[in-house]
Amino acid sequence: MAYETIIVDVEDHVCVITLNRPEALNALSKELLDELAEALEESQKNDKVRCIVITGSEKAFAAGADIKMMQDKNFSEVFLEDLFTNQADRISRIRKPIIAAVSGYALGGGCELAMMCDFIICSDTAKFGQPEINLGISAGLGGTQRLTRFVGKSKAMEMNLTGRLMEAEEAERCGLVSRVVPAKKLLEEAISAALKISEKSLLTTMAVKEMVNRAYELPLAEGLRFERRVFHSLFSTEDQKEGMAAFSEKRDAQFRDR
Ligand code: DAK
Repeated sequence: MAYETIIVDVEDHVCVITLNRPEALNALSKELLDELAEALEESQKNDKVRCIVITGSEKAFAAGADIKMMQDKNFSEVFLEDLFTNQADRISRIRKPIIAAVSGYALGGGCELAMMCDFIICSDTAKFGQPEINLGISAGLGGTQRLTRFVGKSKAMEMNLTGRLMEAEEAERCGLVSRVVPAKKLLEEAISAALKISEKSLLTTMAVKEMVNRAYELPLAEGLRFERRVFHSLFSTEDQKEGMAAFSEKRDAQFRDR
């Protein structure tokens, strides 16, 4: 399918989706989020794709939701059309692993989109923030909820109340991102991580994604029970037999997603 605001490239089992509205620092319009949700659903269906990378430009992953698109909307319009809810739900339902590769600005909805991914690798130029307070609104796609779980109350409160941006080093220190890499190597590093994931059993990577995400939704005892049940169930797969046989025979495993 031809897209206007994103570029989709599938190579070696990895689908790279590049947000592509350079004139607006990849501000998230309805069209862009519709296209992103569509491309992710296509990747979910595409047997060739085993891991997904979402990235932007060197200057901006995404500078937030499109302010010019939202400027004249009133409460009833935003409420009745349930702006962005459909797209956010569709993005969050994707079961294959998604890596956000963030360079430059990841602000407002851009920071929230990165946090919807399974983990974030960022460049040393990355800047994260929830500056909606400067526009007279709050975050609305997870900036008060997911960010608080990543970085704790104090930093989340400060970022949401003051609009302060967080640089890459601080983002790594407080657990918002998994790794900081030089800007020139960002995509290479993200794709390399995606290729590593692609070598594993897709059954298992999808199960692990679900298991880790449960940690954010369930009390510990329930989460541990869920983990144990899924762990047990993985012993019913051919990939478990193959993975353990390959270890014993000192060879690489050939997983078949069965
Ligand atoms: N929206 C629209 N256009 C944007 C934009 C944005 N968020 N960010 C940048 N642009 C545009 C600029 O207007 C400019 O366009 P022209 O004026 O040249 O036509 C172009 O991109 C380049 O930007 P600048 O000239 O400003 O570039 P600088 O390097 O000087 O500054 C900046 C970069 C990122 C510091 C600055 O652009 C900036 O402060 N941008 C706005 C950041 C921001 O406030 N982001 C939060 C947006 S509000 C919802 C859930 C969530 C949300 C909404 C609804 N629901 C559930 C309903 C989310 C809301 C947000 O994200």
